[in-house]
Amino acid sequence: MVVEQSFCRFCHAFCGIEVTVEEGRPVKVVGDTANPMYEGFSCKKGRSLPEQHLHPDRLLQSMRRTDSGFEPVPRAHAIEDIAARVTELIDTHGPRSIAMYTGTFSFHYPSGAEMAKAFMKAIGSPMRFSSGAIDQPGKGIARALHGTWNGGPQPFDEADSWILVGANPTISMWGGIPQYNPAKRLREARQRGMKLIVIDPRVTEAARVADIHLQCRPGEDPTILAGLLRVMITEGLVDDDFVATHVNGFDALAEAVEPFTPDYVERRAEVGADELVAAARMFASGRVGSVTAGTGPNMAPRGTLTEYLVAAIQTVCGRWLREGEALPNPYVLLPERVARAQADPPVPAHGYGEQLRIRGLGDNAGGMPTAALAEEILLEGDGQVRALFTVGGNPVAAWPDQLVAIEAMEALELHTTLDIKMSATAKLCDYVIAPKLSLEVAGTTMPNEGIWGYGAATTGYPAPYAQYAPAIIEPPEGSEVVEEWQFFYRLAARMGLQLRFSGVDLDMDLEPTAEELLDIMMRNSRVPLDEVRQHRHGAMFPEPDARVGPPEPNWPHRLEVGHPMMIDELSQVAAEPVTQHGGYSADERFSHRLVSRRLPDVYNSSGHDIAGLVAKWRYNPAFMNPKDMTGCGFEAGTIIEIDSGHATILGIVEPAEDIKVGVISMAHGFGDVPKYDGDVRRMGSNTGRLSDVESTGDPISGIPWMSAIPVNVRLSDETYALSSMR
Ligand SMILES: Nc1nc2c(c(=O)[nH]1)N[C@H]1C(S)=C(S)[C@@H](COP(=O)(O)OP(=O)(O)OC[C@H]3O[C@@H](n4cnc5c(=O)[nH]c(N)nc54)[C@H](O)[C@@H]3O)O[C@H]1N2
Ligand SMILES: Nc1nc2c(c(=O)[nH]1)N[C@H]1C(S)=C(S)[C@@H](COP(=O)(O)OP(=O)(O)OC[C@H]3O[C@@H](n4cnc5c(=O)[nH]c(N)nc54)[C@H](O)[C@@H]3O)O[C@H]1N2
Ligand code: SF4
Ligand SMILES: [Mo]
Repeated sequence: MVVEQSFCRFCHAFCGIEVTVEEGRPVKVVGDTANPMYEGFSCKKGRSLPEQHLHPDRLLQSMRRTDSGFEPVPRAHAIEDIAARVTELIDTHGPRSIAMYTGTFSFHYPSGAEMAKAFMKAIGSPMRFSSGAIDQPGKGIARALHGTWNGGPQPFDEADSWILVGANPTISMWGGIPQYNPAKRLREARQRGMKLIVIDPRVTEAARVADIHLQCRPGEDPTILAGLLRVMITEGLVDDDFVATHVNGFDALAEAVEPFTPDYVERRAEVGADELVAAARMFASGRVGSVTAGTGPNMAPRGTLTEYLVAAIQTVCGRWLREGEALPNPYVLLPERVARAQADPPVPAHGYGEQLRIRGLGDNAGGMPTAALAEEILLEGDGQVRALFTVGGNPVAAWPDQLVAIEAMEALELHTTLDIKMSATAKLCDYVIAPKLSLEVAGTTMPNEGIWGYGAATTGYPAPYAQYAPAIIEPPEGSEVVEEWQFFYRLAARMGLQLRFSGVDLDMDLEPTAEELLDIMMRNSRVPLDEVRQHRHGAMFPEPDARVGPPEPNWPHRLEVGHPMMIDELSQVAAEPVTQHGGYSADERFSHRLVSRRLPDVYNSSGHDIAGLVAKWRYNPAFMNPKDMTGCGFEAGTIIEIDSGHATILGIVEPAEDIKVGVISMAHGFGDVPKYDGDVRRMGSNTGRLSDVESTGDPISGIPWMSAIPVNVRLSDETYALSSMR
């Protein structure tokens, strides 16, 4: 028995862990108390890594679809066939007929993502899509329109005031506050006296400890944020010096938020006028702090505008690091971050790069529009996508407008996925390549440095921390599994392609090692990777002199808070009629709004097959306020139909006092193709099916309404109820 240090890659938080290994098998995982960033924190998902690695359904062999079902295929045969078919498609239809979708688990295995990118570049296809574009694409677009403060956001550790807009970091471990043992950080911040404001239709774990919780109507975030800005501006709470020196468009912004009086916001978004004013004063009268919006408001209508207003609040309050202030993280495994007290100007947000044939969408600052990829696969004619590679993603479970996604999966001439199990998507693929799992793969925490600046405020490590973990176990005996990068390297070699990986031409006759690839990717790191390799518990690599430098002489650029496109959209919001259901959809046909959320013990569509993680629910409950349930005639466990007018799914009602009346809160990533709908008690149902990419898609990012979706609810007919009792 040995105990090895590593870091968990079940989710993107990368907690430092200790793994007990017996006879080459992982038997126990606990948080590593000697890890200086996480200090022993771990969650149930991480502690079930042994079950995940040894799961009976884990793919240990690659699979090929045949007329009579799937059969194991030697990997070399799979690669040979895929190489031949991709080559033929390129010869006949051009490189654009080949697309790549890198999902969640590309973050965890950066060599895989980098090699997949190198492969696409080598074949000359620009059709690279990722889950980021159906997550919070408005963040990148808003940043492009607003510009970026080069000095970076202020540190959470010193914050006196903080706003979370539809983000729940202590459960999601994703942004809003530094997501590395976030519950402890939040507790400490509260003890220090930091004021917390939460804007969320649910009394989230964060809202429970907030000073002010604006339990809003979903989808009204632009209204609320504009309302906050109006109070800050009219009461003179903005940072005039910062605005005068570094900001353009302030007058346009001030004028655009004028209609959003506290009374108007109350009527429209159902947050008390007095509370709104108090929240604006609480935040703006502080000195250090940030605002972050999470997936909820980003997936609701007008996600880009929401992100833009978040950035505008940061900027008019001057919540950015100034010259001479300490730089919390000058990076460790990335090249040293040199920061200046100056604005990086706005850049084009769209209208460049590869264009799709769908709704005028194309490449943009939120990434290629994944929400339109299914239609791009289905639309015949020149440029049609005919083959897809999916890497650590699950389109059938995760893409909005599920029925269109499924149709697209079925239409593909060749679909290869790299997945650890026969996911809902894998079952529709031609090939499923079996990958290694995290404890079998060397890795570093570099990806969590790389997300710095994702959104207006804090993401990424708040201190110069890094960890390297070697592969600590071998894959199970008799398995034939590869790292994702190996698959793409071998495919390229087979196709006679030359790959350029992270700026370095690879020798295509001699396969690199995993460690060599890490060395390449981190060759310009501030701290040599070899030094980080010495610290098996992870370590801090401080640079006491790292400070925000002065602006370059005569630096002409400024941040932009009055971008015409955003000001125009805000005026459209102000012009909307306010109805019983708020303003963004005057449609009174719908009684409820369905909002997104995360469940603590599963991760998107992962973990649903691990008994300890689904002991409470094997499905995604439709959480509703008990008062609302009574009004609708529902009881706990009732199977209901949730109808968005575009599609209908089943839900199992679960009473929850923390949900606002008129709101249904449900996690995504559950369910399968429609023929399994009746198994709702066993596998839940797919909320993505309710989204309508065609009529609610954002004009730039293409992301449709995936939260705050107008829906009707009713008792389901008996057949469904009965079939699910089995
Ligand atoms: N309605 C609705 N839709 C949503 C969301 C929502 O809130 N509401 N959220 C959106 C968001 S934020 C995101 S990021 C996307 C996620 O979109 P995806 O990334 O496409 O979906 P996941 O369910 O995370 O799929 C991960 C897949 O990777 C596999 N996997 C697990 N571990 C490994 C591994 O070690 N290696 C490899 N190769 N594969 C592995 C899993 O089995 C699973 O099939 O979904 C989006 N969709
Ligand atoms: N345990 C677990 N952790 C995860 C995941 C998981 O599935 N499980 N998924 C991972 C992924 S891919 C991501 S991107 C991150 C996301 O991380 P977060 O963005 O923090 O996601 P959530 O926890 O869903 O929090 C979103 C919140 O938005 C609220 N909300 C919904 N609609 C609206 C709205 O219209 N307005 C407002 N103001 N609020 C709204 C919801 O009630 C919810 O509390 O989490 C990651 N971490
Ligand atoms: S929060 Fe849980 S799943 Fe995520 S890295 Fe940490 S232990 Fe793993
Ligand atoms: Mo995500």
